[in-house]
Amino acid sequence: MNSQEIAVIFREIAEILELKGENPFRIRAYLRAAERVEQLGSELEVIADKGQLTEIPGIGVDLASKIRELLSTGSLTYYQQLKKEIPEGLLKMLNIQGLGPKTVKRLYQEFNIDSIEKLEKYARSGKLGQIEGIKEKTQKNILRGIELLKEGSSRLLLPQAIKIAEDFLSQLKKLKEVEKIEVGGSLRRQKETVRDIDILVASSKPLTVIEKFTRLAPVKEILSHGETKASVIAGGDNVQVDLRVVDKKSFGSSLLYFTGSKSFNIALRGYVQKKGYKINEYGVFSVNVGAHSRAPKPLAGKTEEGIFSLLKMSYIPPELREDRGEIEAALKDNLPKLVETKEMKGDFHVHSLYSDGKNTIQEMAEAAQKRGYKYLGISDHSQSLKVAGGLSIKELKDSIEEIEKINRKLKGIKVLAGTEVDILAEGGIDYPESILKELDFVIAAIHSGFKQPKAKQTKRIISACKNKYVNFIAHPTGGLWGVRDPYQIDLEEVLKAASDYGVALEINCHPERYDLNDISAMQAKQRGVKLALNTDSHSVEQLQLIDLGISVARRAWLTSSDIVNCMSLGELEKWLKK
Ligand code: DGT
Ligand code: CA
Repeated sequence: MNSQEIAVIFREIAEILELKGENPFRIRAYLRAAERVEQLGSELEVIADKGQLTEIPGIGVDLASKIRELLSTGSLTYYQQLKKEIPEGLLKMLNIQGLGPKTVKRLYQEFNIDSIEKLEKYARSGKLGQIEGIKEKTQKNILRGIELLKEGSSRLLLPQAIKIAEDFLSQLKKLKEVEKIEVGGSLRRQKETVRDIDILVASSKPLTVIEKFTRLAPVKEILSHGETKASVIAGGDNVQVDLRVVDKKSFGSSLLYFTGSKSFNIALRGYVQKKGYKINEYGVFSVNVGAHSRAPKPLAGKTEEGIFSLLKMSYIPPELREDRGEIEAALKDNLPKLVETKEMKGDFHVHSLYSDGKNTIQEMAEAAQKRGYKYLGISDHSQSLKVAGGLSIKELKDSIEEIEKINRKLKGIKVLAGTEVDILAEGGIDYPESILKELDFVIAAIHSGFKQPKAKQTKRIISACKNKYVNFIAHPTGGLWGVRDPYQIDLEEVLKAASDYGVALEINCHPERYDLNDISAMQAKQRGVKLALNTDSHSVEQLQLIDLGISVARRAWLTSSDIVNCMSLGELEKWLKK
């Protein structure tokens, strides 16, 4: 068991203790221990081996023995017993946004509500709003929270889906019967969320492939299996995986069909018909041969490239296949040259130990250097954001000094001193100009007052854009998958201000965030606003999340010239001076 997993268990213990109404100090002790354990990472085991766990601040004899038990056995008796004392449904209810342990406990004790399903029924009948202390609005928020949870769990976030698909692909590729293999569907189009995983195989022995597929390790349940396709439920996420096996001759046309999207397929079919052809999973055919020829020979079908070339259009990358004008553009050879990970020269939204990150600035810089970056912006939280260790002015000055020192040592990469400064309730900025002007760049973001009315929220962001030191707006809509709706803003107004004042908007690469999404990023590009792909990294590992931002950017038709992090250091420094 690793330190991350131990931290998850400690946090869950704290939640159970809270539901049981136990001493707040004990609860805090588990929460703090979770923090510490997580920060230590792989070092935890080294410390445990040396018998020095109790030397970690906040870890006493009792917690130390629990860590040892978890490290050596992978489970914890105390935790198992504790879980038995509380209905499982109560813990699940805690995942509902806006519902705290106190209310969950009360709902259970006074009204016997012990599951999300019961709570939903209760709320829908309007009875929840009649309970003393629960407002009509709270009832509405709880219902929305339940909906969000359901939406979140019915679709998988892209990185989770990629992981499962890679597992299947690497195992299937080893089979000698598998001649060609690709994923299709929304996963191949790199959508932010995916309902199921579609895999396509070319083989002359479909039955064997299907048989072996259903016996692979991640398969938990077989939903159906026939001669050319099978559906299974797999992995810890219980995701559906569909496999189709086709002949090599029609692999390209099947891949094109099963990659979709549905609306792209329909649009393409329309165009194909106008040209006097017919297209389906088996290939592209001349309409004239049709009925009287028993087995018409396809004009193309083996590869997608062959089909596009027969249709006299350039190859349309899967990310663009959404019927948003890509067919017309491909016919005119006018598709954008979509941005690629290798074009990225840096990252701006990166946290360090100064606020709530898990690594030092130096460690982050070295990791960025390994990725081949030419610059790395450090942007810790600002003073008002106490929960995330926001920096006082003094601490911010210290970090600037530290960055200068690091820059004297490091070669080939420049660390830029920045901040992720809070946009205050009335639109002000959480640091005075005297310190902002010492920084290389400024990212402004909303971290409070998420529920303000649209007009006010929009005004807040626009006034941040007007600040002459602000270069970026981070997570411009604030939405979190399955947790929080985006806050209300008038994106058109924000885009206008961003364009007027030369501010770039962020595509946040964190898998749980979805702002900007592909559609709003595309809108930004059309309004001449630059985009920045920002990982919001809180540790060195998270720098690789950039790939997720790349997926959004590609789906938004972005090229390197739309993206700030594709600039050379020289171009960037000029742009930052706005
Ligand atoms: P998802 O699974 O909801 O994340 O999205 P997709 O796009 O993967 O959808 P899925 O798995 O239902 O189907 C995979 C592809 O198969 C889809 O993108 C296009 C194609 N397809 C499925 N049903 C139809 C259909 O009724 N008409 C057409 N033209 N294509 C379809
Ligand atoms: Ca799918």
